[in-house]
Formats: sequence, structure tokens, C-alpha cells
Amino acid sequence: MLTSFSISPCMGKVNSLSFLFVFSVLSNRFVISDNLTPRGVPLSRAALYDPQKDFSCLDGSKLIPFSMVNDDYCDCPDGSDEPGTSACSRGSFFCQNAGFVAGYIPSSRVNDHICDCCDGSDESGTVQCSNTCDELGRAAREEGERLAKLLKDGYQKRVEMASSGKEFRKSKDEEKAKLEVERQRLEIIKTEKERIKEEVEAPEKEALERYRLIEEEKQKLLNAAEEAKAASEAENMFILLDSNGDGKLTKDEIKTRQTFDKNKDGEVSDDEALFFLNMEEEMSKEDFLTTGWMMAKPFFLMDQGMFQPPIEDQEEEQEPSLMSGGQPITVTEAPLKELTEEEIQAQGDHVSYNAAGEKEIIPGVVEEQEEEEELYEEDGPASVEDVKVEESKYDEATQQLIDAAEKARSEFNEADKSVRDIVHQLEELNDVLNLDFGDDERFAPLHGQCFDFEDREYVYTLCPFKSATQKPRNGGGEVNLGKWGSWTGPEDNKYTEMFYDRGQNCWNGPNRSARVKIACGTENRLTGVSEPSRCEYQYEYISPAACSQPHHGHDEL
Ligand code: MAN
Repeated sequence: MLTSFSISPCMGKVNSLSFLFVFSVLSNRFVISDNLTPRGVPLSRAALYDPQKDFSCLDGSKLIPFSMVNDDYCDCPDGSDEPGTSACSRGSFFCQNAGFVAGYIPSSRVNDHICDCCDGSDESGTVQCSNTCDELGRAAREEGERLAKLLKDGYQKRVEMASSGKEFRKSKDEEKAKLEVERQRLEIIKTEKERIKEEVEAPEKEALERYRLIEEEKQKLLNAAEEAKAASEAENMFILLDSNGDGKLTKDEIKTRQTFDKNKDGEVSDDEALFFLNMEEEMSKEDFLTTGWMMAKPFFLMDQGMFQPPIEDQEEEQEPSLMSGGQPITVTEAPLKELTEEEIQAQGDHVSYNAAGEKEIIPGVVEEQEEEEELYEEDGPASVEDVKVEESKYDEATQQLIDAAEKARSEFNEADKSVRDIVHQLEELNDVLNLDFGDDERFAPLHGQCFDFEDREYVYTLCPFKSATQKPRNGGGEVNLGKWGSWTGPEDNKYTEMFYDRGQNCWNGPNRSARVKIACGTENRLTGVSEPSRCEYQYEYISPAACSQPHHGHDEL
């Protein structure tokens, strides 16, 4: 503290003048205080500068006469002999700055015609420095008071947030306990429903198995009938084509059938006939039944319009079925004496009469195709799905078993879904309970809230413990900047920074991420967002939860 110097009114004129001289010499080297502390030295170190003794450089390197202290010549290597001049490059000058904050400035700034200390003590030459310490002190005190109030109010709110945070956790814990009880209740119901389901499914299964066996038998019979029909169809055809009834098919016999005119040029050539005879001159009945009919059948089907021929052949395709050179194949061309009309019909073939009153046989290939399709649809083992589609095919008792099983299944499914729903709810609840809301739960009230900050281009959003996003103001989709990761503040203050990572991939760069710096404030607010490095964002957020407890008597200034 600077002490003002007063001149005694009883001093004589001479005395006064000589005193002024001494004073002017001394005042350049000393701060006039109770014990004449040298200029540039704080009171706390005055003892090191005793005018009655030689001066020992503070680094202990030299002992010099005290008259060499502040003589504007640097003697000590550490500059300690010139605390009040600019002679030593390594020296420093102490500003008392009464009313503001005391402190050191480098010696080079002493007497450099620029006022550095607010009390102006660094300039003892021509420059007149005004003392601004009181003014600065007042402003600093006001700022200090503002900060102290912010800290006090913020801390008060932090206490409230912590209290709601604890409430929040408590209510979630209670909710979890209730859900656990409910889950157990639903599990019991599910187990019971499963037991009932299995109980009623057993007789249903048995009944359906009986039906399945019957179906299987039916299917076997149908297949056998099909095979027999196919065999007799081939047999009939052979009889039809073997005009001379010698048990062999020859080229000439084939050539009389227009059906075998593959290229539709109006006649069946030798090559075309040979094709159907497996490139042999003749074909035995056995060969016809095993392979020949297989080759010939498609041409009969074509004649019947079963296959659509190429466009240019369409006119000819519209000819009547089973034509031979424009003439229908008639029974007179093949000895079918041994087959009666009934027998033919039984085989699925058709008998009709042409305009000339001649009998025609039209093989039952079309019907066969349709039947095959029907059979295919009916194929497969009896299952519950089949049961649903064709409920009417069961007798009343079986149907009752099926209905009971259906009901039990549906009740079980319902119970199972209730259990799954509650397990899901519990998982979500556990996710919340596992969050670190701060040692006193003070950040918990932020859970479920979202905060926005808009700059010229984007609206940034922070949903604490969930996500950070960015949405362009001029339209366009929301960009995920990161999902909640962890607290990343320094070890001794970890709840001052949040980290959100695993954001949307940045083209040619990292996945986006955001750091949220949290400072003390009296409200919860997002105050700024920047992108210091591409796709790495920094959010500035204020919250009472970041206010630490004010120290008592917080008035350092
Ligand atoms: C978008 C925004 C920007 C980001 C670029 C990277 O424009 O997400 O913040 O820098 O993509 O390509």
C-alpha cells in the first residue's frame, strides 16, 4: 500500500529545500514508505533491500554496496539490483496498484513512456500517468460481484436440478420395480397359456395326423390312377398310329399323320417321320410307350391348342385338333376294336363324331393337365394352415379340437407378446438408469429435453444423453452429428464436457462427432456451435448443473 508523504509545517525553509533535494534523489530509487522500500519492490520483500547493509543479489551471486541498487546500472545477473529501473533485461518491476490488483511487469517496460501499472508507478520520468486503479478496481469488483451472483444463483439452481435428478432416478427405480413384478405376473400367465396350448394341441395333432394319412392314401390312389391313365393314353395312341396293327410304327404310318408335320409345310417328310422314330426305320410298341409317346405328345397338344405356336403358324394352329392332313384322326384309321366307348371315356379320353359321322378319339390330355394342376395344389402334408383354408373338410369333433387349439394358440401368442413388450420396456428403462447423470444426478433433468442453436446456415440441436444433430436452414435432411457417448471432461472435472460420436459419415473424412463444453449458467441453454475441424463440432452449452459451490467470502478483488 502506497503511503502518502507529508511535510512537517514546522520545517525551516533551508531544511525544506535540502529535504526536497534528498527526496528527489531518493524518490527515483525508493518508494517513500515507512521503511523506504526501494522502487519496484513489494513491501513483502523490503527486508531483502536494507539500506544499512550491502545488497546481496537475490540469486546469491554477488554482494554489492547498497548504493548500487536502482542506480540504473545492472550489476546482478538476475537483475535483482535494479527492481525500479529498466537497466536489467531479466528484472521485473512491482506495481503496487492500490485499489486494483498488484503485480509485476518486465523491467523493460519501466520508464518507456507507456503507462503499464494502473497507479502509473512504472513511469517516473516525463510521462504523467493518471491513476486508474480505483476505476479498474470498481469495474473488476462489479464483474466479480456479477460472477459471484451468477455462481450463487447457478449453484442454487444446480441444487434444485440435483434434487429433481434424484427424484427422477427414484421414480425410474420404482417404475422398474413395478415392471419387474408385472413381468413376473405376465411370465406366469404365459407359462400357463403355453401349458394349455400344448394340452389342446396334442389331440388336435392326433386328429390332423389321421386326416393326413387319409389324404396320403387318397393321393396315392390318385397317382396310381394318373399313371394308369397315362399308360393307357400311350397305348391307345400306339394302336391309333399303328394302322396295320403289326405292333410296330413305321415311317409310312407316321407320314400319314399331319400332326407330325413339324415345319407345317403341308407334308410329313422322311426326316420328320424319322425324328419321331428316334432316327430308326421303325419303332416297337415298347419303345413308343417309353420314349416315342413322350416325343409325340407335345405335337398332339399343339394341335389341341395347348401350346401357342409362333405367330406365323397361328392360322394353321387354329385348325381342328388331332388333324391328319386336314382330316381329323378317326377311329377308322386305327383298330380300336378292343376298347369300348365307356372304356375310352374312363381313361379320360373323349369320343366325338365328325361331320361324316365317323368316330373320333380325342386323348384326355387337356383334362390331365388340369387335374395335374389341381393335384399339385392339393399336394403336401396336412398342416394347420391347410386346416384354416379348408375348415369344412373336418368332422365336427376334429373341428372342435382345431378351434380349441386355435384359441389356445392365440391366447398364448397374446401372453407372449405382453411379456416381450414388458421386457422391451424394462430394457429401455435400464438404458436410462445406466446413464451417468453426474455424481449428484444433477444432469438428469436434461434427459428427454432438446436444445436448439441457429447460425446462418444450420439449426443445431442437442438432446442430452441422446444425440447431436444439424439441419440446414434452407431445407435438406437432418444430419446426425453423433450419438451419446460419454463424459470427457478432465479427470478432476469430468462433468464439463460431453462427447457424442458415431455420427453420419463425413465424405472423405471421419464419422461426425460433437463435443459439448458445459459452463456454469443460470439456465440450460445452447449458446453456440462451431466446427473447428471438418465434421468435428463443438457445442457451447450453459447449465446450472455446471456451477460449482461458491467459496464463502468470494471477494478477492
Ligand atoms: C455438410 C455439413 C458440414 C460438413 C460438410 C462436410 O455440409 O455437415 O458441417 O462440414 O457436410 O462435407
